[in-house]
Amino acid sequence: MIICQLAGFLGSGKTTLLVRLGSELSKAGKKVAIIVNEVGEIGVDGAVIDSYGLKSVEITEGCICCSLSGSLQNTLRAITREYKPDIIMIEPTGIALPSIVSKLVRTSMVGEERMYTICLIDAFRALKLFKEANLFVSRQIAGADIVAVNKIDLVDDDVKEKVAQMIGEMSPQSKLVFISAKTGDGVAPLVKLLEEG
Ligand SMILES: Nc1nc2c(ncn2[C@@H]2O[C@H](COP(=O)(O)OP(=O)(O)OP(=O)(O)O)[C@@H](O)[C@H]2O)c(=O)[nH]1
Ligand SMILES: [Mg+2]
Repeated sequence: MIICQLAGFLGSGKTTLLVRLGSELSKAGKKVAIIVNEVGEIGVDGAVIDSYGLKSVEITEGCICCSLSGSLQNTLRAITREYKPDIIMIEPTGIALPSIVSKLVRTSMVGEERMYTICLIDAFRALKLFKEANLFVSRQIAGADIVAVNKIDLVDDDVKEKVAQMIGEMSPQSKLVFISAKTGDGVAPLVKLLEEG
């Protein structure tokens, strides 16, 4: 089993990518389960995901990296036991720290699964965000296996280069990919990674 965390700041495109990857993977015959965390009570994203026919569980009214860490662990165990998916994708809130979520996942599972953390960066807002919330963004992307610069349909090459350079400085060990979750551009390698493990 593969567990993939799709992290990233508010509005970076997590749900859009989740739906795209989930649909592609289920078309390829994989059984996909999705865990979405929303701080509010009304789970809008869960409803969107369900409309694509993907199995999803929502954890609401708190954050899975802090007050609801036990819920995340219980949900992971229950999904694994009852649904036996090939792939579980987790969308934390936009203000969660992926490294904390990864640690929780690792301590809840038996150890036979592979875990990937993909952190999304909104290319259109990245330079502004790096300026205004540099410390938080660098903590969010630090240690991600893959940093996916999303919404490349909205920016030119000059911005792409600047964003890539800054990410390289913040998390040099992360693999960098450029995608548009909306058009599907650049997403194929991520599908392949999750398909093959
Ligand atoms: N142009 C463009 N828009 C995108 C892309 N990916 C996502 N969006 C848009 O960006 C907005 C936010 O996308 P979501 O997928 O909801 O982002 P999110 O990270 O799940 O947001 P939260 O869960 O609220 O933090 C939506 O209006 C999407 O349609 C992209 O690649 N290009
Ligand atoms: Mg979302």
